[in-house]
Amino acid sequence: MTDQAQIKVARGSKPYLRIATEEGFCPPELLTAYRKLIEKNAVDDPAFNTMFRFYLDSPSARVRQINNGLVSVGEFRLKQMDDAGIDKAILSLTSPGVQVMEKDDAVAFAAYANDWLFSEMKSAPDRFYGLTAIAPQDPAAAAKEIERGHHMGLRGVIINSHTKGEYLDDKKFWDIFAAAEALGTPIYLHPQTPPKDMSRPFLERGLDGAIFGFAVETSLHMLRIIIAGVFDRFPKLTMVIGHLGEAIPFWLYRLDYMHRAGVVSQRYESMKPLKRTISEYMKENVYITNSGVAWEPGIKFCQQVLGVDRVLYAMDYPYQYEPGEVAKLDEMDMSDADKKKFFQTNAEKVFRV
Ligand code: 1DF
Ligand code: MN
Repeated sequence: MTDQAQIKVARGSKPYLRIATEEGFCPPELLTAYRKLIEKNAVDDPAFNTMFRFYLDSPSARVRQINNGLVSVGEFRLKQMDDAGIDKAILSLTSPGVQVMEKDDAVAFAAYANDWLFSEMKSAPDRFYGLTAIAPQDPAAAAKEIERGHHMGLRGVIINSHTKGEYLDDKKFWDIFAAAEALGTPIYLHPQTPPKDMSRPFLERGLDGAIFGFAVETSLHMLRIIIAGVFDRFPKLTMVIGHLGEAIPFWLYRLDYMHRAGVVSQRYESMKPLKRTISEYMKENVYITNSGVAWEPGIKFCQQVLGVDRVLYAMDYPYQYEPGEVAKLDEMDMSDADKKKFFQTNAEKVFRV
C-alpha cells in the first residue's frame, strides 16, 4: 500500500505505451461543494455522506495522496505518472461527480468541470485526455453537454453510475445514449456507492465502497441497461466499465442461461426478448478496463471470454497509485502483441487517442 509506491517504472521501457483509462480528477470546488452538501445534510444518501465525511477530513496519508492527486492535472500528477511509467491518462470527474447535486447546480457544475479540465489539460496535451462530465438529472442538457464536450475535443462521457437512485435504463435518460451514439463517443460507466435503498447491509460491514459495493452497484446498472434493450435501440453505442467488467465476465454463463429462461417463460413484464445474448452485448458494445485489478489470471480470463481487443489498462489513480502494479503487469505471461493491445492500442481505438 506504499511499499510498492517506492518502485519506479520507466516510461519507454517497453515496446508499448502505457495508457491509463480510468483516472480520477476534480476541480477543488467539487470538494467544497460536497462539504456544503454534507453540512446542510442536503443529500439523502447514507453511503455518500459516510464516504465524504471520511475523504474530506481524514488526516491519513492515503487520503492526502488521493486529494492531492484528484485536484492536480499538472505537475504533481505528471510526476506520479512518470514514476509509474504511465505515458497518457484519460481523466474523468471523480465519483459521484455532480450526480448528488440538485439539477440546476449539477448542470452548471458539469460544464464548469469540463471547462476546468480542458484548460488544465493544456499543461501536457500529449499526456492528458479527458471525458465529458454530465448531469443525468437533466437529460436534455446532458445530451447538449456531450456534444459540447465532444466538439471541445474530449474523448467520451463519464457517468458515475446511479443518479439519486435512478438508473439509465429508464427511458427518460435515453437522449444521453442517443447523443453518444450519434457522435460515436463512448460512455464510461464508473462506480458509485449503492443508493439509499441498497446501502444499509453494505455500510454495516464497510463494504459500500471500492472494496465491493461499487462493483455490485455498477454491474447491476450495466445489466439493467442491457436487459432494457438499450443496445438494440442504440446498436452502435459503446460503453466502458472498469474493475474487469465489475465481475460481469465471470457471471456470463449464468446470466445468459437465466436471462433466456426468464424470457422464454415470460416471467417478467420487464424482461423482454432481446436481439442478442447478454454475452454478445458484452463482446460487441462494451469494453472493460482492469482498473484496480492488477491481477494476471483475472485479466487473462476476461481476454479469453471477451476477446483481447476488449480489455484495456487502467490504474484507477489516485485511489490506487501503485507503480509496483504496473511493473507486475509488464511481466504478465502474455504475447507482446496482446500486451500492446492491453496497454496501448485498445485505448487508442476506444478513446481516439
Ligand atoms: C474510492 C475509489 C472512492 C474510487 C472513489 O470515489 C473512487 C475509494 C469517491 O477507494 O474509496 O472513484 N475509484 O475509482 O477507485
Ligand atoms: Mn475509478
